Amino acid sequence: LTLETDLRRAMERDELVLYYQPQVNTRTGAVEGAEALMRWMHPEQGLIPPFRFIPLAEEMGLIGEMGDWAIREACMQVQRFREQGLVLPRVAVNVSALQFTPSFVRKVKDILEETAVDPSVLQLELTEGVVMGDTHASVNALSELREMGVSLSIDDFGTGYSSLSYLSRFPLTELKIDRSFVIAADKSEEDASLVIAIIAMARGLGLDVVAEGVETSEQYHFISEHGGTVIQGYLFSAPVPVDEFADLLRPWH
Ligand code: G
Ligand code: G
Ligand code: MN
Ligand code: NA
Repeated sequence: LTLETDLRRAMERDELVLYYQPQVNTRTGAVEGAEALMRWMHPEQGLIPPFRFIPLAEEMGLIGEMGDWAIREACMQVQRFREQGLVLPRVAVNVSALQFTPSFVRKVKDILEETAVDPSVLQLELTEGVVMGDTHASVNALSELREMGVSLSIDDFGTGYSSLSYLSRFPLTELKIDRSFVIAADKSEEDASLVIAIIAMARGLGLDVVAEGVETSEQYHFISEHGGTVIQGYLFSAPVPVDEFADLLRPWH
């Protein structure tokens, strides 16, 4: 209960922070983008990971405000990097289903205007659950975001249970292959085939593909040999505080 009370005050007390995990191009080795991941710097408990407070924020009706904060903060950080002479070509922010309301598109537009960030820099990571609720409304909202120039990624791809038909109906730009497939691909021919097929399908649909959770050079080579061009995982870096992330970005400038 005290964690709930504390969470209510976390935003006004400036206790939320974003960590950044690089997304690396397998052809060039360059950091092409980053996923921004929320952390809570609790004054007594220290760093609290998202699995401990995102579900709570959803239950408490705070996720809308917190999620908007994350999008704004990520956009502001892109501009701060620019002031340091660092270009982050893309930043991905996770969107909760409860955040994806009728006013969401307007909020994203406002944030992009306020921060003067090129909309093509912003990528929203949606899970199947986010877009499958009211598919008609989702198609409209996603289309508006796409028309603004925002990129749209499906997170944890392959772990949902919806039909694949949404891939062609929704104006998506990227699939993120879930970490569980990347891990399994090491262990069996069948799982390797799944990963190969997902990459081929994404390419056929004109979608970018990011492999998540790449931890070993074997996984890296497997993905890149089968046409995967972007990877995200501990092999390169865990999600890190912004200053550490700047050090990863700097060699490319
Ligand atoms: O960084 P970590 O791997 O612990 O993140 C775990 C999960 O927490 C992520 O997969 C993501 O779904 C969720 N998460 C992290 N940051 C955010 C955020 O800013 N908004 C939402 N909605 N979820 C987030
Ligand atoms: O939004 P999503 O659930 O995809 O967030 C990615 C999560 O996966 C983050 O919590 C991040 O810390 C975690 N993650 C990223 N790379 C790796 C990895 O290589 N191994 C493991 N175990 N987790 C990872
Ligand atoms: Mn994600
Ligand atoms: Na994921």
